[in-house]
Amino acid sequence: MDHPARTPERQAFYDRIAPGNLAPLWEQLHSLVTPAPVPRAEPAIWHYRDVRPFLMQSGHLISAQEATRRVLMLMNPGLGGQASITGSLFAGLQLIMPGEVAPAHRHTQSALRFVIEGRGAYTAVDGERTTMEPGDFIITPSWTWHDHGNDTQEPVVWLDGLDIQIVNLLNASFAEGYPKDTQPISRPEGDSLARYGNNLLPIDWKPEVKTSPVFNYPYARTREALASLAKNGAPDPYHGHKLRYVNPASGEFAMPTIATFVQVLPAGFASLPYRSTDGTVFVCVEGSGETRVGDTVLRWEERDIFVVPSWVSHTHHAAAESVLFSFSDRVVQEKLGLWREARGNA
Ligand code: 1HN
Repeated sequence: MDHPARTPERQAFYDRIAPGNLAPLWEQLHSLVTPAPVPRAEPAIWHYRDVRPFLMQSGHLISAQEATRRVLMLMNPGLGGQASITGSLFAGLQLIMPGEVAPAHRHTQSALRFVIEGRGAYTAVDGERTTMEPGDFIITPSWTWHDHGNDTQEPVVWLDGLDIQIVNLLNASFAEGYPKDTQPISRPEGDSLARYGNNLLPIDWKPEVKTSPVFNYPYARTREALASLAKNGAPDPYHGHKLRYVNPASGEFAMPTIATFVQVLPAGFASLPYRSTDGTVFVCVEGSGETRVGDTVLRWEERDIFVVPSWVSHTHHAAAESVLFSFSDRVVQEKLGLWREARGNA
């Protein structure tokens, strides 16, 4: 839709009102209120085999200590240098070298970690450590102290997903460093999973925050669930066998600002066209295949990361049996009554 003609008389008027911090809506109405989402984020893929050498170079360039967090940000090419992978979410690959510590701090942004390479590094959250294994989905809730360390002999890499743009949109960012590199540990490893992660909850416990009390969803358990699903029935034509990670205290998504999912696509499976308003970041955990996003074909293999922007119709095709982890702002959109999806070519 065109906006009304910009006559010399009208332009002169716009020029007169601009110094008063005024502007005519009718010049912008149809770009402010679009008939359907017009995401600036583009379909894009980061092949781990291409990114890994740069990550390892960064490992020699700066220490985790000096960097605070040694992260290569995944910059969506459509977002003009903004530190985002979708309009609302941050993603980056974090490297921690043998013997390093990423010092303790906290911030109001929530973070997820999805372990990509290496095993045995730890992250400590709110007084409890968890050991990171490939495919583990780990949560750092808003305003919790967190530090990471690697006592192994190998580099460890994970994907960070944060709600940075959401928090900044609302001007609600707070952050502070902890006085020491590592926080004190007050509970043994596995305590949260034992208390909250077995379809049981402590008898007198009431949730005080909106984030799941389980902060590591181990891949071993997730994979077992997916294997049973794949064995027990036919895949959904749009999603394959897809699950969402939940907060066991509420049944809602595990995090209040980032929705997380995992799906298995059988070998040879081709999904039907699907779109939704939550721009989504995918990680290929196992397998290989391709995702057609509008006119773009993204070919993925293990450890690759790719993004499907809001409302772009896409299909997955799995060459081998494949597992995809994904995250998006769907949980926020659902809370606000904004989330939509469409199946088929609707
Ligand atoms: C952060 O604190 C971490 O704690 C990772 O590991 C990535 C990206 C932007 C801002 C803060 C971490 C981050 C981050």
